Amino acid sequence: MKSVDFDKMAEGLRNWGRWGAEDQRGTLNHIDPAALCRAAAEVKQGKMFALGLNFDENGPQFGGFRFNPMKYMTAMDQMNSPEFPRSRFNDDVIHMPLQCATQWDALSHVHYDDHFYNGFSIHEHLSLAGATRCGVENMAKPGVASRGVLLDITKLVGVDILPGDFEIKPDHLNQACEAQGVTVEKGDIVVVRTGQIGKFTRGSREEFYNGQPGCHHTCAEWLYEKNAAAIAADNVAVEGINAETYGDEMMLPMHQLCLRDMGMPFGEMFDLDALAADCAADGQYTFMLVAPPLAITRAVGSPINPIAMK
Ligand code: UVW
Repeated sequence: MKSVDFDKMAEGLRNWGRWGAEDQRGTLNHIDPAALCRAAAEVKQGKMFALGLNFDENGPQFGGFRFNPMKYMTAMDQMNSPEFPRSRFNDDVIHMPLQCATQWDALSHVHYDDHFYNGFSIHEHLSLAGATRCGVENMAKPGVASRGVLLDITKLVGVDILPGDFEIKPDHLNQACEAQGVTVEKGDIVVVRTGQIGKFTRGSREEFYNGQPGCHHTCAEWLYEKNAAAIAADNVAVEGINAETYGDEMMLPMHQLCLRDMGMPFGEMFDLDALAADCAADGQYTFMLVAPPLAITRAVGSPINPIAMK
């Protein structure tokens, strides 16, 4: 069954053609010089927070097509030249799914009705070689940096970690803005805290996947109205992955509405706990967020180590 409501909502926030027929950066186009300067002005205290998980065999994945990184040495204690035997080097290689830990979903990560963001046909632009439109390299050049606004929904609700079936609705986002005294402006990256990552960093991958609080798909409309550049969260999929479907037709509807229709990248599995503790202590919930993906040609996502600076 085709959902009329879903299609109506999708049409209302579709940004196809807004930045030109060949655009592959979507809402990152909202990051204009004014947004970047506003971001830089948030660095007032000289504090820095890394929001990325470590990439290693102890990551959040169980295996299957998404497994944890496998890394090994390809050169150890080697000489560059026998003429300089004291000078040695080491090299290594990593085999990992690009989606295995802290990551950006590129605009080519999901699609429906055979089209990516901006109307690019998957029949022309998706193959085993990757996505020849909307690949993550388009996010990497000139990069992803803007003002980050942390919306701490755990603090709003008064818990350490939201219940596994908790759905964050636009009202929660508005209430968090009000409680924290922040306004989301054009080009900001909205960073939503559910607390869920703590189940992994202080517990286990089993606990992490046991319930996943997250955004309700109506948050897509809120982000559209705010002209946000991107959204990131500390759960596995930004939206809740438990029961969230759109009727019997669309799985992960917020992914489709944001990535495919609006052109908004998703940042997933951001570790926000240390940043959130600091924001609660000093009352500054805005920061400069520097989070460029790797420029992996035709990739539908990229691992990242986002840095927040205050
Ligand atoms: C999907 O699996 C579609 O979503 P994600 O990797 O973004 O959570």
